[in-house]
Amino acid sequence: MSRNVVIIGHSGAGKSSLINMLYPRAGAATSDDLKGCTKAERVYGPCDIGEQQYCQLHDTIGLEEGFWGLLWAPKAEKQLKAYLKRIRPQLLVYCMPGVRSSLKKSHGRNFNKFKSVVGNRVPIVVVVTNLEASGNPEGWWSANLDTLRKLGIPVSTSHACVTTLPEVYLPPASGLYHTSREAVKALIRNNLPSY
Ligand SMILES: Nc1nc2c(ncn2[C@@H]2O[C@H](COP(=O)(O)OP(=O)(O)OP(=O)(O)O)[C@@H](O)[C@H]2O)c(=O)[nH]1
Ligand SMILES: [Mg+2]
Repeated sequence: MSRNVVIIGHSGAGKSSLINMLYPRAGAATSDDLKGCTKAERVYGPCDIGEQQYCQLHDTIGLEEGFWGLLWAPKAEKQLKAYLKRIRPQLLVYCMPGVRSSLKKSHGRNFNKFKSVVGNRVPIVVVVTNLEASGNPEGWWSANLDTLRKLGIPVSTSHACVTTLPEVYLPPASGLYHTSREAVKALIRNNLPSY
């Protein structure tokens, strides 16, 4: 039986980039256009998450797009809810950029909304992206506890603070891509229920 891990988050949060990082063969389309990129849900895998464990990774359409977007927010939300009901994931990964300009109340709203869509038995974890310039990505969570509380994201939520920027854009010797990939794999491994 396959273990389904569904990646969700706002349009442009780095969901498809995260999938490419975890499963390089995916070749999922990514874009820095103002308009959303991923046009439909798609499953990739089996993805090796280490320690002889595997999962299926599901890319999803971006949330919170305006009238300019690929899919207007209420429709994207409805589509994602229907997908989650159909797929019945074993783990939900909420992806959000850790930069001030991307901070929105809707992160907390969507985190909690989709947590309740999948129900209490399905764990939800957070991957914070866009931290390549932070100097101390792992320190991001503890430095932002107050803001996370205000957003309504429980500070006890399991998380990884990383960059999902493609490796070619990162300083070659930084090791950031490798440490980011390993941190997310461990996050998934440690939170994905076993059978
Ligand atoms: N600086 C920075 N850019 C990133 C990071 N992750 C992704 N990007 C860039 O952000 C843009 C959007 O990334 P995507 O992976 O397409 O985002 P997405 O969440 O799949 O977007 P939709 O498919 O539209 O919902 C791309 O240009 C990526 O290269 C990151 O950690 N840091
Ligand atoms: Mg995408």
